[in-house]
Amino acid sequence: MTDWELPYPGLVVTTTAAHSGEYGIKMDGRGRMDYTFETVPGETYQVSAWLRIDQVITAPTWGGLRLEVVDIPTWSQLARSDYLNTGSHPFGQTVPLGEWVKVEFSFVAISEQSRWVYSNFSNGDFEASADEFMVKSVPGARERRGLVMAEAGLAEQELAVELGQRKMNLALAVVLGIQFPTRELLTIYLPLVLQRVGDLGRKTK
Ligand SMILES: [Ca+2]
Repeated sequence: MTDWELPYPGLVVTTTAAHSGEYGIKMDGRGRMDYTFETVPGETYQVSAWLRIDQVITAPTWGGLRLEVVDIPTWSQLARSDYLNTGSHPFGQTVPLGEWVKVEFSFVAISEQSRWVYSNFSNGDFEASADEFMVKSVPGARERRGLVMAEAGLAEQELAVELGQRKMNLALAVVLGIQFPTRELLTIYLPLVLQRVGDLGRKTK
């Protein structure tokens, strides 16, 4: 199953956090967002997202913003990004304040479910923006079973128009990184996405 989880407060969907389209995800201090997706054991997947540190509220002495992928049954970490921070410290990647940075890495699935987690993994507080979360199989493996997300086949606007009154929800779905490679997958995953986005909307009010 595919499921969004927002186990902690601190993340809201807003236009001021958009890297593309209308919306992005803003972190206010701390926050975490999980996303579980189906994988094929042995397959290699590419994970990417755009992150921007807008303000360092409390400078951390370790860690930073992090995107990681864990295996669901074992909870073992399969891969992670660097710890992004604006300061120089031994365990991270220094990024410029207020500028978008593309975070990208690959991992090999070891079971049929994997999860990525975007979080502030540090002892500091950041105001940060994030957008365009994506997981896709490596080139050549795109057609195989188990792929739940791929490069967007349709732009946010096109999807919104197609779905008429669900425009807002769909835009939020897209900003949350659900990018539909085919109409079939759109049909399968959209109800789940809309449900989760609805939950998100209630939690952030
Ligand atoms: Ca967006």
